Amino acid sequence: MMEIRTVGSFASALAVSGDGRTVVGSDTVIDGNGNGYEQAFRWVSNLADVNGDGFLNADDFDQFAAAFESGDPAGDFNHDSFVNGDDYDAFAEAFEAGC
Ligand SMILES: [Ca+2]
Ligand SMILES: [Ca+2]
Repeated sequence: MMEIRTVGSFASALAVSGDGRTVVGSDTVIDGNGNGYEQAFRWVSNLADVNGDGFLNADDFDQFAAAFESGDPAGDFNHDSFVNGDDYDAFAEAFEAGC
């Protein structure tokens, strides 16, 4: 059995997308015999993780809903400069896809 060891940071990241939601790089992998080797990774966060904590849960829904209901720019989920039903639909789709 193989496990990926958490190094606690993206110190081995080679590139990060402009929005910071996609990271590519390499990490040390430890196999069942304790042997380590480098393996490439690609990490993409779910856009519905609006608080960016790496988990998709009610906290994200509540934070988005509060921004959406108040018309706050953070509720502009599709980044078209308007806060409307399209944003709610896009958020709901991303949220459901990530659950
Ligand atoms: Ca979250
Ligand atoms: Ca929008």
